[in-house]
Amino acid sequence: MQQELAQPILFIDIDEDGKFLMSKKAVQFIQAIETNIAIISIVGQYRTGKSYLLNRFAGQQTGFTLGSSTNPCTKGIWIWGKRVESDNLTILLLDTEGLNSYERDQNNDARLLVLACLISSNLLYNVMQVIDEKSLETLSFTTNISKHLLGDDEFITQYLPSLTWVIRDFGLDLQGSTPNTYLEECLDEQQGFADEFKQRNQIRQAITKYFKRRNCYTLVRPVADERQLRELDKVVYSELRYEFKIQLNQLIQNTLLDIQPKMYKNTPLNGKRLIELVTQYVTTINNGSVPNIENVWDRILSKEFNKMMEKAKEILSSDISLPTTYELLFSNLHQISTKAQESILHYHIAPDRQIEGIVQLSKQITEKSQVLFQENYIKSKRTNQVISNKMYDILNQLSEQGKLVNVQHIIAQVNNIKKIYFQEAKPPSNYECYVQFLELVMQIIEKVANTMQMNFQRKEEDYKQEVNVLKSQINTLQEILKNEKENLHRQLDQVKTTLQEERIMYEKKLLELDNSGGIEFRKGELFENPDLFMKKELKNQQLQSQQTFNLTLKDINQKFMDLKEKLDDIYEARVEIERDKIYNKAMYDCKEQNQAQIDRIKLTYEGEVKILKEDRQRLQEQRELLQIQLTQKDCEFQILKERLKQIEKQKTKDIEHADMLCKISDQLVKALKKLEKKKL
Ligand SMILES: Nc1nc2c(ncn2[C@@H]2O[C@H](COP(=O)(O)OP(=O)(O)OP(=O)(O)O)[C@@H](O)[C@H]2O)c(=O)[nH]1
Ligand SMILES: [Mg+2]
Repeated sequence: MQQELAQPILFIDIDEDGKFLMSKKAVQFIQAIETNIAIISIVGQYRTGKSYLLNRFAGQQTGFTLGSSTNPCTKGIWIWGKRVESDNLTILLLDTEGLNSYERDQNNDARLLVLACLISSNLLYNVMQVIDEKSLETLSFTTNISKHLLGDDEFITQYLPSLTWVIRDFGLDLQGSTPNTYLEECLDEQQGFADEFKQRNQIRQAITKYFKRRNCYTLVRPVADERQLRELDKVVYSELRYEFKIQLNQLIQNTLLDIQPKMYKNTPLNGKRLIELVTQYVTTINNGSVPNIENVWDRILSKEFNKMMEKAKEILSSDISLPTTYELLFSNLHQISTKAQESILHYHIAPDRQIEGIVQLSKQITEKSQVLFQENYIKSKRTNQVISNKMYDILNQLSEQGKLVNVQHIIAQVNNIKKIYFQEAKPPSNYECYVQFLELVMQIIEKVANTMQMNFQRKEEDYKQEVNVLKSQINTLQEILKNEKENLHRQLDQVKTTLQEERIMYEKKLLELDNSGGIEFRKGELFENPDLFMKKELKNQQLQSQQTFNLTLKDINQKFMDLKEKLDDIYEARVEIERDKIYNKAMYDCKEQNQAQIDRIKLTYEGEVKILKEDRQRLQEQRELLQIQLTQKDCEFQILKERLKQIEKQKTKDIEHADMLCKISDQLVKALKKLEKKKL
């Protein structure tokens, strides 16, 4: 209860046309009660001390207004609250307008009685002095209850309250009998054949049929003084008659001890449900129709059930950040499922509705988990594809910029990218996406390899051409050299021939001179030493030829040197081609290794996925099993709780019974002793 009520408040007003009007203040107050509710109502003839008795139930001298005149005082229905924390129970006291008043018709009384019966756990039926035919007749609405309430008889009987007959100003001598026996005697079938008896018996049968739980209490006059009697609210408790106080306490204590939350179909009434129930009832009867309380209650419960399920669904749809690992996803899902189940188990509704809710929730959990697992996979794949695309773009850019120059470089880049990828990638599709990414990387590597191979081929061609040009140049030079050599030999031969001819000519001339006596002329150097002269001449000639030859030889040597340099260049180029060929081969080897690695990862991933799927399946089955067990245990727990309550109730009753028997036996013993004394 949000706040205790200092004073009773009007709950239902009845206007001149007999229409019921609910008070806003009371509705607000009742709706705020979240605990179970038990209602003690008092009904009965007007001006019979009902309001006074209920004030005593509230432990107060005043509260519900009393009237001292003969006019009816309480109008409509009034409530007052009393909270009993320990049992999660709020007890409401309900004071009603007096019945059989000249201001209202019988139909109005019946409606009021039906409403009080519907919502009460305990109905105090207040009568004066005796249980007479009139007081029985007042409950005659029960003989034709279907006029006021539609529904199965069994349902109606089950939900009618316990009936406590309170006889005020009771002065009869029960002659050792108890009030309960007195009540049962009054409800016994009347013997007689007249119609009057038939009708009387019908009323009695209806009362015993509908009010299975009933008992009776008697209260003597609270005070002897007539004046005080008219203004009892002014008489302090201590001044009340001792016997009245004893009886009053017994009535109050037993009633409060016995009080149970009002239940419909195993579901306790709380503030909101009570208001729903009364609203439906009031609306229907104001429209001139007869309420079907079972339908009304089913509607309320369905509404509540939907609310309970909505709450559970809301918990179930709590955000789980995706993508994530299977383990985390499973643990988060387990956490929200448990919360949702707890919200159902803690909901104040009948256990069978809770079980139904848990079963529905289980289905929702299964569907949710399927959706989540799929969504997680899709989101993870999307994220990983974005990362791998980024990585691919980097690699592709490097490749297009020609920065992937050799195999080592490519491997280094791929390893770097792999490291970044696994730092950023999200499970569960990280391995799968990596395999796909590697396939793309292989395309880049292939492209790079092709470009490198083409470059090598182009370079090889170029070198080959260059070698051919150099070869032809060498041939030409060799040819030139050969020709030069031949020329020199020819020239030498010519010089030789010329010298030979000159010698012959000079010899001839010498001979002629010898013959013509030109001795003086021979006295010259030539004549003095012609051989020496000739030798000198020849040596000069030889020296000149040697110089020419040397120059030519130097020239040839120079050309040889140039050729040699070119040959060296060609050789180096060939060496480079060979080296590139080796790199090329290594790159292909690496490509094959990568392919093998991809295959291996694929194999491992497929294995892992299979194991994870099997794990998920197993966990799913375990969870379902646990849920079923939980549901069963909860049912068993509820049943045991119910049985425990019944046993405790029975125990209390047995104790009371035993106490009563002890008292009776004590009284009997005393009476016997008195008798014995008298006899003596
Ligand atoms: N004789 C007698 N009078 C009582 C008793 N209790 C209360 N009264 C007096 O009866 C009168 C009516 O008391 P209420 O408590 O207002 O009676 P009620 O049944 O609530 O009356 P309505 O609201 O008009 O139906 C008052 O003058 C009380 O002092 C009782 O046990 N015996
Ligand atoms: Mg009253």
